[in-house]
Amino acid sequence: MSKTALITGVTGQDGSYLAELLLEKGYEVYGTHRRASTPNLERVEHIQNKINLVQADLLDQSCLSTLVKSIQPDEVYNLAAQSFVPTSWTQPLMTGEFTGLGVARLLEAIRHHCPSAKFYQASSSEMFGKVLETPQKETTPFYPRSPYAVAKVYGHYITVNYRESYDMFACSGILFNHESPRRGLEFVTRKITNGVARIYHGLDTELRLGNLDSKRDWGFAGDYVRAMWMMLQADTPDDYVVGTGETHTVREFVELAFGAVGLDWQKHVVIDPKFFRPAEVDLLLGDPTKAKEAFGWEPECSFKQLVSDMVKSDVEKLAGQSKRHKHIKAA
Ligand code: NDP
Ligand code: GDR
Repeated sequence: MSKTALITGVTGQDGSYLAELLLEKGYEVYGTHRRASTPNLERVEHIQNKINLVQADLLDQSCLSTLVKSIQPDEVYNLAAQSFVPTSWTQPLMTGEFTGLGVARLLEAIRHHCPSAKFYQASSSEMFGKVLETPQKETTPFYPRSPYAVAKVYGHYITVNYRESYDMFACSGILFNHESPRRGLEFVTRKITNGVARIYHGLDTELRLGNLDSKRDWGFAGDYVRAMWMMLQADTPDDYVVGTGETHTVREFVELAFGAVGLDWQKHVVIDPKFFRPAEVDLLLGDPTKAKEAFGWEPECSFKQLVSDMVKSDVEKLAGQSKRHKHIKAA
């Protein structure tokens, strides 16, 4: 019999890749989305008739309980969250409600209505925050540097606590930054690759960015959703770091992305203090040894490949609006 999975936040970057992976593996997939006045199902449009889309909000306990009770999932992947770090300073309480307490609401729904379900919590390398140890691994202490990261620390420990208190199969994946052509436009990687494509097509001349010195361990989202699934197939529940073991500055990403279409980034990038953060996370570098040893997870996509794929995708997406040929003809 096929397994049933429930994914919260299926309309997000990771949700869409995870839904594809689980469909490939023969799962019956349920994915939650929030009601919006205009539909935002773009990332799951291509699989919309293969998954069961259900409306739910992590703020609503009764809705989560009813959902879990009726679906009786074998596996629950909690990917829904207010996930943009800067928004967490302007909306700290909302972020705490969604990203922190939302995890407890979902765990309560599972505990009461489907306690045998395996649970995955989307924890984050942002929890490490201020560098206390490099590379960061499962035993590295947390020092969150934003309301988002503080909420994620709550989500992480409530997951650990439900595992220990109620013997639930609850895992927390501490994932480092992962990107793709489906990444939201406000995150720095996609902002850069979309900006590069706009400049390449003559739609813009400059790209305004903040801190180019911060370092991130960037991987490909498709590789990371595979790790989520592998975690829930292990014999025992545990917490795992998932990262590439490489770190790069934002500046390196910028150089590679502009270079991919033959542009000189220094002619186009403008530093805008508006994009600096009240407290920055300077350096993230993950050590995924535990995940590799426990279930053989390794990233397949390199940093260079990731940048190149994202630029290519954005250049293709904007080709229809290009003013490039007009410029060339006029010149
Ligand atoms: P996205 O921002 O792309 O997706 C987040 C999803 O959560 C969206 O589907 C969004 O729905 C949904 N959501 C937000 N608030 C609520 C709510 N109150 N109730 C129900 N759904 C809600 O994030 P990613 O796919 O990149 O990340 C997935 C998860 O992994 C997040 O929890 C994120 O914090 C975490 N994470 C991400 C990393 C990364 O590098 N991508 C690294 C480490 C952790 P809507 O479309 O309606 O807004
Ligand atoms: P992050 O991702 O905060 O690491 O969180 P983001 O891409 O927003 O920032 C990465 C780094 O780039 C610097 N930066 C800028 N960032 C943005 N967004 N816009 C800019 O113009 C800009 N200029 C420089 C930032 O200061 C930062 O240092 C992501 C999210 O997916 C989280 O949900 C997840 O938990 C973590 O990754 C791991």
